[in-house]
Amino acid sequence: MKKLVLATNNQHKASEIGEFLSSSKLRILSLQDFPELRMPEEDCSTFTGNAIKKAETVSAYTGLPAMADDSGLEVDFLGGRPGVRSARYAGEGSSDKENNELLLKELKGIPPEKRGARFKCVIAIVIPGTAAKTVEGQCRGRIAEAPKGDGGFGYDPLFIYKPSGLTFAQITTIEKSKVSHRGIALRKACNLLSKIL
Ligand code: ITT
Repeated sequence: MKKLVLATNNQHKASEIGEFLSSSKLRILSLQDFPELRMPEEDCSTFTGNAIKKAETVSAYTGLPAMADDSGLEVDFLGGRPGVRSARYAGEGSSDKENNELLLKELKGIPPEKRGARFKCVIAIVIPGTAAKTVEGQCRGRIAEAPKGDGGFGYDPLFIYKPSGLTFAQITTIEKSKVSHRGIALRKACNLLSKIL
């Protein structure tokens, strides 16, 4: 059975990706299978650069095919921030709650029609001995005025998916994957994996 290492320390991402790949014929390994591996600093200015960096590090260390996801939220009113800094928006090691609070503070008093945003996800796949390949997905929505829902992670409680009027934290993982940035990128990644692995 062919192996693929998921190059992420984010358990929520790993479970969204794992659910997606559960019907594939791949044996999925995680970073927990390689406890000595140290992930690189995510210092690139683009999602693509960071995703490739993570996948290349894991593939080089393990000698196996690796897949990484770099993703984040781009808010129109903030000129695309927090973007690649989404995980560290409120400072190094900040929690989802702190990041969401800062976002609400920065958008205080901004009316609904100016609270547009998009989630973006780039997935990089590296097969040893070959150049990295990337696919991406985007999903547009609007930032709520207060968090809603208990599901999901990160900015999900503040991200209203317009067609449903619900936040990503108010829907199931399966429903989210049908329309989300990660779901879109994962469908392309599965297609690519079936050709190159
Ligand atoms: P890895 O690098 O180990 O994969 P990470 O959480 O640091 O984990 P990123 O650097 O890609 O991952 O940062 C992504 C951040 O963007 C994440 O921590 C959330 O704050 C936000 N984010 C990305 N996808 C999201 C989603 O589907 N729902 C909510 N927030 C999301």
